[in-house]
Amino acid sequence: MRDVDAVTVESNYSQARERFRNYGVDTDAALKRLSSVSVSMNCWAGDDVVGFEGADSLSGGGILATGSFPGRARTAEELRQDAELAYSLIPGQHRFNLHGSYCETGGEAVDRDALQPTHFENWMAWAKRLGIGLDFNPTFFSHPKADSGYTLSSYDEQVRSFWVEHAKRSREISAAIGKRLGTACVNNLWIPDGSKDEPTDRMRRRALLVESLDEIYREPMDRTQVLDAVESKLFGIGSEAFVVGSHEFYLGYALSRDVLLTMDAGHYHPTESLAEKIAALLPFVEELMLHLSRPVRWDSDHVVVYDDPTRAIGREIVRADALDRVYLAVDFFDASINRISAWVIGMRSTLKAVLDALLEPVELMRKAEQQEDLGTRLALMEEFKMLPIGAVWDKFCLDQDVPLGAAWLERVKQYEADILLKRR
Ligand code: RNT
Ligand code: ZN
Repeated sequence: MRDVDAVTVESNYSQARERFRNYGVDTDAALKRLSSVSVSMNCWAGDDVVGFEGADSLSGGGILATGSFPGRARTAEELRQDAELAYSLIPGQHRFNLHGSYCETGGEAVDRDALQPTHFENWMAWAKRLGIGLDFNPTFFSHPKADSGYTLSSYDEQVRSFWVEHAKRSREISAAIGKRLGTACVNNLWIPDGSKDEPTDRMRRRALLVESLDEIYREPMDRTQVLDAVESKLFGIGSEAFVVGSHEFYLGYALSRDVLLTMDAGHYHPTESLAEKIAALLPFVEELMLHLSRPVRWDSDHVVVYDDPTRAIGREIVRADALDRVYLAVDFFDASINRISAWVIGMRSTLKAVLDALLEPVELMRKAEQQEDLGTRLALMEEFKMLPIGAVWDKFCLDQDVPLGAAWLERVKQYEADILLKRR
């Protein structure tokens, strides 16, 4: 697919720069700022959340990958190869977000409570070679000890301690990763615990979860190596009535224990806005972790697009001048489309939303707001929507040496024909 050429991009950009300048916005500064924004790309979009422990599909956890598009990565080598192609089509320098189930044990059966940094050695070497950072997530699903629907809040002491041990190992792995790569590894904990129907003892489950978490985080760790985060959720498939790790639960936990709160865009009531929560939390927390995603009906994990909720998240971060305090990660999986396309679309859309926010004529709008000239504020917001943001985006892609417009599709199609369709 042909798109715009470099000469046109430059001339469109110089016109766009003028237009934005009239609104008091410096597009060069916005591009510079955007180039330092790093988004953590989720490993699990590349293989439908299967992992490399010998499973052939994701099971349990209240999450689901649907579709049968051919070519999912079956090995870590394939996943790394696919991710490298995606990175070459995404402007900027980004991170990779691993899950415990993506360990490489060399054929040896190693249960989750016995995982070690060596099982992620290849990932670290790969990240080192690419010059990227890694993040990590313990895996509390697709495992017989998660079949009951409860892990860290299980009534069964043995089940709980198995998962506590897994989480502790994950922190150690994260610390090793952070140390090796010289950039802190966010260790994000999400558990599926919950029930389909109304429970009778919410309190007991929460007390057990607090107890497990306190044990997991008992050992203080070097924050330049590992950043602990806890991710809340409203409901899952099969946990519609009750989720132990709800928003209020983890908000309380994160604030009282000084760990990061992770907010996932797909984990709230449909009319509730994650964007709106950002400035409500920033007065109380130093940093935040976000999972960018796209909720559709009951699914929380559609591929991120450049839509209003995502743009609103970008705006709230930028308006709060908090790009350095908010860790951005994407969280989606879709087995019905080319998975490399999914990565590229989700990552590029996230970056577009940040750029959109950086280009907002916020000073003019704030001036109007302070003068209580709310009609002007609204007018500016509306006129801003039609400014040539796309021309600035193209310039970003050109500067970052990635394909312009939809031209990246050609590379993905070629790879699909050469590699993905042969994975059978
Ligand atoms: C699930 C959570 C979680 C997962 C990953 C696979 O609803 O969003 O972040 O998507 O751990
Ligand atoms: Zn998530």
